[in-house]
Amino acid sequence: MRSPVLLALALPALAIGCDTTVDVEGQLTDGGSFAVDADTTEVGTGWQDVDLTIRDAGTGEALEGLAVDVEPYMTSMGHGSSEETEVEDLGAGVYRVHAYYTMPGTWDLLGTVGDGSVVEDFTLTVESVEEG
Ligand SMILES: [Cu+2]
Repeated sequence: MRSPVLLALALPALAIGCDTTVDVEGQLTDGGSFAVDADTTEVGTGWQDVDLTIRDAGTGEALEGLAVDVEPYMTSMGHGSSEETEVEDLGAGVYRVHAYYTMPGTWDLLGTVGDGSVVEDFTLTVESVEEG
């Protein structure tokens, strides 16, 4: 008779070994090529940084050197930021979105990611809260 203890130990290892899909964190771009993961969903008002990690949606590999553009937009009120947003490539697939949130509330980060062959869109939502 097979030991139930050994079987219990063997099953999780088998499950990992047979799993061919990569579980990539973050939200897929509209074309499904990239996964975009933000380090926060809450920011203050004024100048704030949100770091995005962008990975290949198929392999999970973090991608450097992408063309990333982000515009904060307050969809509920129909306006954007009063200041120019900057996106800095920090390396290792991390892109810092330096943006000015003119008022508290829900902001959509309307983004594009390009790797030279495709350009795809994404939208992330952050909540801007009054500080202090
Ligand atoms: Cu507003």
